[in-house]
Amino acid sequence: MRLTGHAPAWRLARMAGLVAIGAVVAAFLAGCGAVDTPQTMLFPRSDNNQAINDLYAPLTWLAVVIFIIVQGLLVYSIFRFRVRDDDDDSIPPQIHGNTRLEIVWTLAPSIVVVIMLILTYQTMAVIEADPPPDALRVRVVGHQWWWEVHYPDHDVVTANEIHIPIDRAVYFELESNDVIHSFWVPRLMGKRDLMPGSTNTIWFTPSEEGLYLGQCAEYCGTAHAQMRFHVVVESETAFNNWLERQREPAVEMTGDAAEGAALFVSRACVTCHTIRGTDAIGTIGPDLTHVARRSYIAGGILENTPGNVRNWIGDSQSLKPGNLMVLPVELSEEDIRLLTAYILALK
Ligand code: HEC
Ligand SMILES: [Cu+2]
Repeated sequence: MRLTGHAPAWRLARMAGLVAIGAVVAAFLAGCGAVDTPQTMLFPRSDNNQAINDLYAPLTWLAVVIFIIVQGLLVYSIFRFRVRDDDDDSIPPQIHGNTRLEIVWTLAPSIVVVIMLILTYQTMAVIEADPPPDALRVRVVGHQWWWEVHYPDHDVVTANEIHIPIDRAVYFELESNDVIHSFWVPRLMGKRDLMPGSTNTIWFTPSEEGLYLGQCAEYCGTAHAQMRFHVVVESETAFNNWLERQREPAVEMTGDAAEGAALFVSRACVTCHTIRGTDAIGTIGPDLTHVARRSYIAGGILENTPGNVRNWIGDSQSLKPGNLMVLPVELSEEDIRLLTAYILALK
């Protein structure tokens, strides 16, 4: 071979290949970082999530150790037993069976599985334990594609925004109105399915105030990805004030809002929505009695701003394609303006 001072092409190609693999690995690892994002499960804010994390961490480290051992042996063998220039072309010695080796590779994984089983059962015992007797009861009914929320001991019904007090256990009774959904608040709890025709339960105690993102975690049709919700963990006082307000019927309307209230009846909104204290008792869509107090509408996807409410009433299908709010009548611009005034006044 002649030395030219230039690296041969195969060497450049190998270098480029290594750089490409390094870039891909780095990109993947970047996704693994413990970053404090709104839907991370790695920074628990409840006892339920803490229990899950206490299982997740040892299992992950166990997997890391096994990975290093197995890949280490693999890499060692590749180099130690590679074909060398002075090898003749004969096949290597053929070995059949090795009792000691087979006992080892049967026992080792069994021990690992038993360790995982014991840890898992310990976590399940914590998560599936009975809730404390003073737990707050909340009944959640999944609908395509929004959440109906009841506080059965307090006569309160709302939608898509669940208020709970800090440091008190909350006991969820989960049902479905149509298909299977899954209730999931990544920072507060693991997933639990909502099944038509039966009630699933789960409970946890939140340990830090804040607004937590939740979402349906079981594919349930067209707008599944937009079936979100929020959990507001707040002080006991703030929670009690909220509860007090939610229990009341809708406030008296005046001006544009009163005209909107009349349209709400004549434009068929009443067939699907309930507004307590009025003739609206429909149950196909969310309870709107205090909708103006919620931070988001439409399954947690739209901020509850005047513009969004207006656009929702004017053309909800363009904002959340496939949603089940289908108006049997055409609304005029003036109708939309007055109905928006009414919705925004439902505090
Ligand atoms: C056919 C039943 C139906 C009719 C009629 C109907 N709605 Fe709805 N509405 C729904 C459903 C279902 C949703 C929930 C959509 C979703 O998030 O997927 C909804 C959502 C809403 C919301 C958002 C509530 C929230 O908290 O997310 C508002 C506001 C609303 N409707 C107002 C109206 C008004 C005003 C009218 C009359 C012009 C009306 N609706 C007529 C079914 C209906
Ligand atoms: Cu879903």
